[in-house]
Amino acid sequence: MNKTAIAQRMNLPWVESPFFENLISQKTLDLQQQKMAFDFHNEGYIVLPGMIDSKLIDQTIQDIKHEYPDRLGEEPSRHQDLWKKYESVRAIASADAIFDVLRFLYEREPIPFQTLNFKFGTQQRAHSDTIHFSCVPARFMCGVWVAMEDTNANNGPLFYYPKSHRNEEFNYYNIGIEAQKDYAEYHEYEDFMEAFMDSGHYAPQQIHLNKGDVLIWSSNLIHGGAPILNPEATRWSQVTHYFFEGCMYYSPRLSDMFANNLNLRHVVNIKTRQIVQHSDKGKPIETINTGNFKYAVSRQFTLRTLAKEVIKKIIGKKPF
Ligand SMILES: O=C(O)CCC(=O)C(=O)O
Ligand SMILES: [Fe+2]
Repeated sequence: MNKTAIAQRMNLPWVESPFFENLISQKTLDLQQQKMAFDFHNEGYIVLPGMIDSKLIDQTIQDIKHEYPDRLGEEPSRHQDLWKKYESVRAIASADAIFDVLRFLYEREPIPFQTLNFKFGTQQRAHSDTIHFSCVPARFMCGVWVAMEDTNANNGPLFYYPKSHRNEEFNYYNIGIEAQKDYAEYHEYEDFMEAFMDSGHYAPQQIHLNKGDVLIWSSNLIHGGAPILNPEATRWSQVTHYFFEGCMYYSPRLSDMFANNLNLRHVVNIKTRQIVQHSDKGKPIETINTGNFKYAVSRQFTLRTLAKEVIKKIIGKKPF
C-alpha cells in the first residue's frame, strides 16, 4: 500500500495527521488556506481577525449582561449554553464564516454543542479540552473563542502552549488520578498539566485579541486564562465547543478508561437544534450509557449480574 493510501485511510483530521505533508501536497489550496492548515497543524491554533460582526457582538452583550454580577469574584462567573435562551449567542456559535473554516480544517460537518459566555477573564489553569470532551475517532473536536471586546495584559487574556496539541490526549487513568463526582480531584489534573508543560520545555504564550477576532484551538492544545491584573476590567467572550459528524462522543473525565467504559455525551447540535446520533462512517452506533460513575459501574454491575445468574440457577427463576 502506498503512503497516500495509508494516509487517507487514517481516522484523524488531516490537519492533525502524521502524514500531513503528504495530504496537503494532494490538495489545491490558495495561500490563505495553506497558511491556516500549516499553522493549525504546527502550532495547534489559528486566529481569524474580525470574523464576527461587531453589531452581533453588541447585541449579544446587550442580551446577556443582566445574567452576570457587577463585580469580579461574584457568582455566577460564567454561563453555559445561553444559546438556548438567546438567539444572538446561537448566531455566534452558528456563524457561516466559522463553519467554513472548520469544514476546511476537519472535512466533516461541524457540530457546535456547547457555549460558554464570560464577562470577566476566567483565570483558568492550563488544561486540554480533551479531558472534558473527546470522541472516537479522536481529535474531531475543537474550541472556538470569540473576543467580544479587546483583550490585553490587564483583563485576563487567553494563554496557550504552542505545539502542545501534538502530545497524546491525557486522561485521569493514564496520569494516575481517580475521578470523583464532585470535581474534587480536578486540581490534580491541573497540577499535572503545569508540571508536564514545564518538563516538556513548552513556553506559555499570551494572546491579545481584538473585538470580533476568533481563535480556533485544536482539541488537545493546552490553554487557559491569564491572571486578571485589573479587577475592574471586563473581558466579554464566548467559547463554543464543536464536535464533527460521524463519531462517538464521550467525556473522558467521567469515563473509566481502564474498563473502556466511556461516559457518552448527549449531543445537541446548536445550529440545527437536533439531537446528534453517534455514528461511524455513516452508520448509526447503538450506544448504551450506563450513566453510572467510574469504577462503581463495572464492579457493582458485574457482581450483581453474577449473583443474579447464580441464584437463578439455584431457584430456577430471576431473583430480582
Ligand atoms: O476563556 C478562557 O479564559 C478559557 C476558556 C476555556 O478554556 C474553554 O472554554 O475551554
Ligand atoms: Fe478550555
